[in-house]
Amino acid sequence: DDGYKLWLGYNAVADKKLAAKYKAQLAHLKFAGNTPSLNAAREELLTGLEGTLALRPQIGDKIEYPALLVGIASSLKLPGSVCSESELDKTGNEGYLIKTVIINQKKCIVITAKTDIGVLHGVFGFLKLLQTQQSIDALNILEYPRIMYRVLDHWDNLNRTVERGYAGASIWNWHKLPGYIDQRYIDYARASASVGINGSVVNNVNANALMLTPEYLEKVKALANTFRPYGIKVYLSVKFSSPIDIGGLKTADPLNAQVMQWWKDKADEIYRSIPDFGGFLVKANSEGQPGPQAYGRSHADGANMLADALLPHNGIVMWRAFVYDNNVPDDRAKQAYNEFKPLDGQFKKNVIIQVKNGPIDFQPREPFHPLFGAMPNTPLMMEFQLTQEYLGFSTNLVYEAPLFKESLESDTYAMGKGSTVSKVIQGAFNPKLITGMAGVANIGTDINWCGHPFAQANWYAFGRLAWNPDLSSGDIASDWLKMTFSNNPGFISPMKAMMLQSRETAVNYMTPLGLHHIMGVNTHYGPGPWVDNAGRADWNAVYYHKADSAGIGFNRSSTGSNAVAQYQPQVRDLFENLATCPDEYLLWFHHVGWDYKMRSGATLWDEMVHRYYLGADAVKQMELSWGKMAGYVDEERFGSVKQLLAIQYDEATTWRNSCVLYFQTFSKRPIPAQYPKPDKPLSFYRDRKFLLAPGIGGNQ
Ligand code: BDP
Repeated sequence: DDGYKLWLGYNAVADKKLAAKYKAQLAHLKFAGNTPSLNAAREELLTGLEGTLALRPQIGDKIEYPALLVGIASSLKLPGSVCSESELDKTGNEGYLIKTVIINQKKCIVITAKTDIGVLHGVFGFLKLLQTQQSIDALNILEYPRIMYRVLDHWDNLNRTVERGYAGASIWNWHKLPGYIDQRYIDYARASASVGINGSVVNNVNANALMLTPEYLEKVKALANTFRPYGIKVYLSVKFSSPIDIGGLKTADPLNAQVMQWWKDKADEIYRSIPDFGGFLVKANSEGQPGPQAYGRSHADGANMLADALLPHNGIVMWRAFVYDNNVPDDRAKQAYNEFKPLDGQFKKNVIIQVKNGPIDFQPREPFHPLFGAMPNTPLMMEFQLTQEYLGFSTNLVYEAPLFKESLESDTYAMGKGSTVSKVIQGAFNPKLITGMAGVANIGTDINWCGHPFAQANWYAFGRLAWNPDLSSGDIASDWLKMTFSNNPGFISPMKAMMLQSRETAVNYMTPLGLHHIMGVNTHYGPGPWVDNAGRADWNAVYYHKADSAGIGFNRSSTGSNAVAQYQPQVRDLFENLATCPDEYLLWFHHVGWDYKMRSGATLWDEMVHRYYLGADAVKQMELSWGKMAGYVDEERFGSVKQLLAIQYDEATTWRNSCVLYFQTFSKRPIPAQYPKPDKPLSFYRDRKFLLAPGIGGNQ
């Protein structure tokens, strides 16, 4: 098994008794309707039944019972008692009902919804029950998404390089589009729809203006047509200077009448060929990208001008809050809040501000971004990173759901205790706002899509959490494991434990105790705590760890940069006081002495060394656990994960040795005797160069 089928391999249900029960219940199928979405749903259902049960149900309108009935409620002509209007209303435009009902004295299962897309989601939901071997005896499932816009952001360039991509080239073959529709586009849409994703931003946030030329829009249209049956809309990242770059104008000033007109015309042009186009994603005045500030205008001026162009077509603007500026001589962690918070309430209703989960940049661990909860009158969407830019690329097994959950469950206290980030982004405090969650995709042309067989779980988990942020990491992991590999408890239990621990393990061998941004310069590959000569100060590792002979850590308390003041008082106090600041964030918020007494009783130095060794040792344990799984998985994926874990162990020890040896030059304290000493000197690690690590695409 090369992993291409993702979690949709529809493996045979191994439990024979259960399979027989399923078959008896599903022998007859009534499937109403034949729109493109319903046809996709029917095909998926038949593929799923064939794979899981070797079952080809009798299909017909005159059906015998028991049966499976699938279709939108109005066309199934169900008796009123089967599902009420109010139940159906709750499913909205994308949700569904799966119910066991009695028709003609026979037990039947109904999958129904208000819309075709709802039915498609229902079919995926039903197949999941079979894939994970649930009872289908007495079903009463009502599902609907908690978040409106659930989008994958592809950082894909037109030349098919992928910025921070570690799974091959871009899956979009712009050269062959629009004439050639690769089967991958369809399978991408199937997999994404199966977890409820409903949007795809197909190009890099570091955008190329060519994307908006007629030639490329033709290609985008072909993708949109391919995704449409699966309920997935296409969005584009746009370059703010496009009116100059491809429009022949002298300015991109958002208050200039010609500029406004240019964007209106462009939007009209797009919607003429893609009537359900989703909208624009914009990175402006960030890392050298053009933006409204060049004209003395604000982010709101820029976003609103684009929003006006899209509003007549129901499109939205996702405007990113990832801004920081070398010329602002303050703590980089504070800048997004400082620039955006004053603009609360000034954005048009179809603008949503896309905020990374933490205030720096997708680090292995960051506290939640202080903007969450701080802009009550502005829609804020979460941006997570699925591609493992800072989590060991695609050689490291890191299941990210616990990271996502950690930020979703953080309490902002914005509206009193219990105002979690999750509630904020679900619009719980202001139901008028649109809501969204974005995931920077980890998908490429590798046969298994994500480079690492387990990295598929991050795509999967993102979709599940965008649909329902309150699901647990563990439940999502076990669903994914069962659907992807095996339902055998001898496999599920150790592998679920391994996945759940994997992110903490990576934090331990990379950036324990609140350390951050100490990776290799530019490539972001491997450790680089010594980096002190990057292009700008805030790209240097030393800017973030501030190690010296006295201690280590970034003082963001009130005696330092005072970034803590951007949080609500309860959160601010928690982080401000050493007595309450969680160990996980200690060096994020404080500069503390090497002999500082940790909660464990150890000194900071000993605790830090301990964490680095703990992390690397845990990878050894992962190798041992996986080694016992040969009987449960196919040889190909078994061998692939085995090799990757060996590489991960090597990388984890490299991280450990580099950081311990480097920080030791400041602490001047010994590595506690119980740990084996690194076998190479610091210079060995420092001198290694990875100029050609993947993921640096060049903005083409
Ligand atoms: C950083 C990446 C950079 C992206 C940037 C962004 O290193 O390649 O362009 O984020 O999010 O993490 O815009």
